Amino acid sequence: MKRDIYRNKRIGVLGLGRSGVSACELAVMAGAQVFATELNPRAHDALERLRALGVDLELGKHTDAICKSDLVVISPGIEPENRFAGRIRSLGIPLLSELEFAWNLIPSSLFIAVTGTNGKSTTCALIGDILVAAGKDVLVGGNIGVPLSSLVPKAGPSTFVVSEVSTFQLENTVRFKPWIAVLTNITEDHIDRHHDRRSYVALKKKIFENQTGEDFAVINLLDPVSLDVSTEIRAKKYFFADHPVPRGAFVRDGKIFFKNGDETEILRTGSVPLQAVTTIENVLAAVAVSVIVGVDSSSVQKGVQEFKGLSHRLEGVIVRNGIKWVNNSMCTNPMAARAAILSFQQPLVLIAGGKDKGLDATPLIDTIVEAVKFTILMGEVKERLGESLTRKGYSSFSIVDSMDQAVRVAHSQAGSGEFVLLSPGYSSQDMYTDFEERGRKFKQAVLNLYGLDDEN
Ligand code: UMA
Repeated sequence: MKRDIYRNKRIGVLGLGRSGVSACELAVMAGAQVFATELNPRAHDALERLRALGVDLELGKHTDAICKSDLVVISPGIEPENRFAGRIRSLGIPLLSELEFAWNLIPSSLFIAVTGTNGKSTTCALIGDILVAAGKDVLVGGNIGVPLSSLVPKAGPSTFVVSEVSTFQLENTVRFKPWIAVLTNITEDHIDRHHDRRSYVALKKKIFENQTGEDFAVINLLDPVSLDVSTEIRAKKYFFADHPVPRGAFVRDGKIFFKNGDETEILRTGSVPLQAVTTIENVLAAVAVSVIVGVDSSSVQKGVQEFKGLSHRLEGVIVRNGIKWVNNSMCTNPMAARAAILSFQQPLVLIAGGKDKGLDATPLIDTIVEAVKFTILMGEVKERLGESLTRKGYSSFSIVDSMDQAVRVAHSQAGSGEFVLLSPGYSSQDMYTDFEERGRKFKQAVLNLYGLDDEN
């Protein structure tokens, strides 16, 4: 671990989801006295583990006990307006994002952070795979599902840490300063939490805020909002696009090049497993990062070509009777749903809907009307989406109450050679803990339909 900054400090942890539990464990390891509070009274194994480590736990309520802390680590899922977080702030107690708390303890300066509305998980995982292919010591985590705090004990001074970073995690950062920061794109997301587009964009921009001329920023030249954000960046700027860029990764004549003064050919676009990487932009961002850190072309090729993709991101589930079932549960906004639908050439039956985040549904509605053979609507927004589709003259849809029902209806509508795609375009918390649970339920429902279990 990097420094002794938390030794003998009283550290409070607000919320005991995955981030909170890992933050407690890390704080104990860093020599702090730890107090954690969680509204959900449900006991689970991790809590027993924390008790055994000497963490003082408060479950089912928040009281002022945490206000004796020198510092409080806040979980990303807790909103800025949270009354209790407000109380802690009003007492002048520093409230720090789990991201920055963990980042402070990483012994390596080789920290690569990836943010953006869409494509950040895939880009992050792909960078990780390329670095592994190049023989580097690498850890991948953050918003992708593995709390950064849990990676810190495994990191040494020469470990590359690749972290997906969300706006929720950037809310309570102060000094967070990645060596390389990647912005995949900015459309809109989480407007229910950040209130408006401006605040959302401002939070994304925070990833670059503390960078200096020694650091790197990797930006999507095809995205006007990202470009606008990048005007005030102090880090060295690299770009990626499907056409030549002043500096960075780009496509020309079916090949990906990297330019920094000279141009180097890296790989042929034809060798990119598009189903796994979702879009070529994710590959370009990962190529730019990899070349910046000194990876040679053959390792980049190996990492890209062998990339298997992520669970819940255009993940093939099974092919039965010519029907191809695809799980894209990680798709939690309408723009991501649009991109996913348009990536299929064959007729498509779509399962969509979930919890509303205050986003404009037009990209999803228009794409359904334009390109989807039959749509199954579920979740909090199902009725509203149905009304919007009817207004557009689209009637090939059903409204359902459960994933099992969605899968049964999809099966009755799909023909041989066609796809059934779960690509909700909305977050999952209306019916599930998170998108991973939603994706698992979908896969299970599909296997049940064919009388199979998980082992098949
Ligand atoms: N809680 C309280 N008091 C409150 C409110 C909440 O105690 O007043 C508790 C909740 O009961 C819960 C905890 O605080 O136990 C909050 O947990 P959390 O929601 O922060 O969830 P974690 O399990 O820690 O998961 C988080 C990220 N979740 C969110 O940002 C909502 C995960 O991203 C991330 O993978 C994980 O940390 C590891 O870094 C998920 C996500 O949906 C995938 N992210 C959003 C996205 O990608 O769009 C940003």
